[in-house]
Amino acid sequence: MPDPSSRRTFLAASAAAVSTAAFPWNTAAAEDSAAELISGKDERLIVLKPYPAVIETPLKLLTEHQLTPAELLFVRNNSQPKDAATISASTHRQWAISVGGAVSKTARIALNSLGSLPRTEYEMVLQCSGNGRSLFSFAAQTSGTQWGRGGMGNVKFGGVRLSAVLDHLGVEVRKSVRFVNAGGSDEPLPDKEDFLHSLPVEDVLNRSIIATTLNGKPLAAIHGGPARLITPGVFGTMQVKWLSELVFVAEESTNYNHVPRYRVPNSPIRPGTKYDFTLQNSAYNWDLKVKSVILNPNHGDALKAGENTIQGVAFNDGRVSISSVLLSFDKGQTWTRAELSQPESQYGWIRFSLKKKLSRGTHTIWSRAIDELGRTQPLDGSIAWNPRGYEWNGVEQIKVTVS
Ligand SMILES: Nc1nc2c(c(=O)[nH]1)N[C@H]1C(S)=C(S)[C@@H](COP(=O)(O)O)O[C@H]1N2
Ligand SMILES: [Mo]
Repeated sequence: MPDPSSRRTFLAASAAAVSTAAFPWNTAAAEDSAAELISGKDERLIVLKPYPAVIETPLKLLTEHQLTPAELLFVRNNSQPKDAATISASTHRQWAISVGGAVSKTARIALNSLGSLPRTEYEMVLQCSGNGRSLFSFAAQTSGTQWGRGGMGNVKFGGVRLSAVLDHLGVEVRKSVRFVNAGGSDEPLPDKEDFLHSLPVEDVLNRSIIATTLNGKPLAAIHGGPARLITPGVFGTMQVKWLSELVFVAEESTNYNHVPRYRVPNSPIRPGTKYDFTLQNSAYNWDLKVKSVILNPNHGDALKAGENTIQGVAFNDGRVSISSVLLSFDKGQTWTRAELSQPESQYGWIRFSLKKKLSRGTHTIWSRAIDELGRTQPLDGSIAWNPRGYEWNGVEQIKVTVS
């Protein structure tokens, strides 16, 4: 494990210096706790960057709830609206989303006109595609905030299906359309392009909702309230917060946030290789990869000899269920099946646990999830190394000492 603390302080200090000038209302300081930066957040969260906020959740806190409370949920902002620094509901009352591009007519989706439409709720994993980035950096340095493993949570988003909203408004999507460009109302950092992604239109029309609730409460402002485009089973970057614009298009956007950011090479490259990302030679972060994460104990923990319980979570893109999670205490020579919780939902995570007698000394603990399509985690996660460190899903490997 790299020790991220010194790097963290450095990143935090430089981020604060840059952003104060860019956003006059920002008073974030490098040493502020999550609770000071975002009203309602738990002070135990790890601040990777104060502004725009990048905050991860200590893994042990994730063991306490099947549904991650807003107080504990990680935050990742590329930019940040000035009134969004709270887990309370957004105060915007007249929110509308513009709809345009290759459609039969342009339209405005007024949030408060959606009351008559049926609501859909998804319990689902929300995970930043940069989660676990620091683990890639063992093989070769990756650029971007060096996330540990806690850039993820399991939450319930509620809202109305985008396809139902379009039907309701009489908007037809033309046959030529392959993508939807989704943007939020957040203003870009100076010299940066506005945050925007192209989402594949078929998945969006099948699954996506305009979400207005999080865990049954009005959607927290920091998590995109009042409206967020939510597609279960896909990486966090595609879950566009403060949704204000949807443009239906034939071709994928070349916005900087869509290429070269948030993409992985089409085929494996040697760690450390430079890569000139284009729409053709790379893929946008989309389907979540099968993954297990050990939540307790954590890497570096000191345990007592005797029976210990290993606890964690596993998930995939929701296409099929997780069939097993295997644990190894001898670096992969032998594996033991962990006990799994009953799945609560197609897109949510399941919990695993295993009781294990540990003797004095140093122990490695590995975990590996396998799903019903046989998809699993590579033994060496760096096989998927990419310059920006996205989509880490290597076999989980931690070390603990027992006395
Ligand atoms: N409008 C907007 N949406 C956004 C972002 C952003 O900066 N602006 N960040 C994205 C990224 S990279 C992630 S991982 C998730 C994080 O969601 P959260 O902050 O609710 O945990 O939001 C995504 N949606
Ligand atoms: Mo992200």
